[in-house]
Amino acid sequence: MRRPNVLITGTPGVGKTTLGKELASRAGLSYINVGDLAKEGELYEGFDEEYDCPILDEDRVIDELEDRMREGGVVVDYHGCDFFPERWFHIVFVLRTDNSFLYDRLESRGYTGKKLQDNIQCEIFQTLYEEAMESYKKEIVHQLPSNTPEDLERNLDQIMQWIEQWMKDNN
Ligand code: DAT
Repeated sequence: MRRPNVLITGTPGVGKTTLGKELASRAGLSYINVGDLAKEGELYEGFDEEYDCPILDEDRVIDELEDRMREGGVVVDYHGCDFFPERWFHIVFVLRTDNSFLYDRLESRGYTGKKLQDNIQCEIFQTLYEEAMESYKKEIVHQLPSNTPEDLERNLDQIMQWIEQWMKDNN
């Protein structure tokens, strides 16, 4: 049985992990958090002093995931999307959160100063949406509001329906 690969992307704090894990559980797909995968496998190629975070070794991340992606049925969660092979994903969702909500979420995560401001700007400039539109066919890129628990439920229902339809069409 063929199953789709779903990419969930967006600025840190928009709700990718919350949605991605619940979606994978409801749809019986597997869930991969690329940030966690990199941490576990130390898939880094240096350290960014300005942003105070390790630099992802994108080639090693791709090597690590290739076999699982080829099998299908994977929900991938990451705050970047331009380095994955385009062929991996059947649909891409960019979660969007209003500033006031995002600010509170990032602050309660302990973000302050430049890190907090940069992430808020990333959302204002819709950086991830543009990155997704440039990296994948526009028809497969969808923005979803991610402000409230009601948004989360609606997004889950909508994506579940899409997955069911994809399975009917492709099996
Ligand atoms: P991300 O994985 O994009 O960094 P997350 O899933 O860790 O984001 O969520 C960040 C915080 O926001 C977390 O405390 C859960 C909360 N949250 C996520 N989606 C939400 C939604 N739709 N409504 C309200 N809160 C949400």
